[in-house]
Amino acid sequence: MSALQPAGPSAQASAWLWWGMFGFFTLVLVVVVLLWLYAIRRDPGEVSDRQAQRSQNRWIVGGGLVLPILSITALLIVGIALGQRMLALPLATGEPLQIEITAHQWWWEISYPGSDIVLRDEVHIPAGVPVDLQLTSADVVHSFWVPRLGGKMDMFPGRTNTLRLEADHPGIYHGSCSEFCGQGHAHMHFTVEAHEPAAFEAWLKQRQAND
Ligand SMILES: [Cu+2]
Repeated sequence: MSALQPAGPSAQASAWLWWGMFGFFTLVLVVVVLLWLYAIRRDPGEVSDRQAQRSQNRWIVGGGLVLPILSITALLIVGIALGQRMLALPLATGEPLQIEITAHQWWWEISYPGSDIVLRDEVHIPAGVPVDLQLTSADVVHSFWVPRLGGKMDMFPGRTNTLRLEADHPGIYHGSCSEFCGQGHAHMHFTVEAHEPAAFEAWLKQRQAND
């Protein structure tokens, strides 16, 4: 369940952002520590009050205004670009598969519009294609999270949020509720099983025949 082992485009974007921020903040930490070491070791020498004041102002403007504004702007530009990849924007290839998921205390109800299939705590999707999950809640606020496939999405009663996920390869991905929702929250797990598209169609047909 590590978001740093992405298995789909949305999770890949989150992982890039994570590593980018980790690298950037490590650089900031190293620079601050080096400046701090320099400050305690340097020989103050002879400086006039005016020189001291000027140097102080330079540090306040440079380190206190220019540097944070540049850093935050850079992170914002990268963050917005990566965030766009996670949105359920219209696709050139047509409408993605829709799956409805309703959170309950403390389980997940999964249904496939246009069929009678209703599942509990297991989501089946085709691999290699985007899927739109329509997320809502029957009681309190929950949050849907499959770390290897994408970011979290809150689930509210009376409201439907769309989360677009895609699994690069067939496999089983674990998910859990990521918003405290009462006594059973810690056990509110589910799995997402990605099948080869043909195997998914077969699974869908077979389930429908069984129901
Ligand atoms: Cu919960």
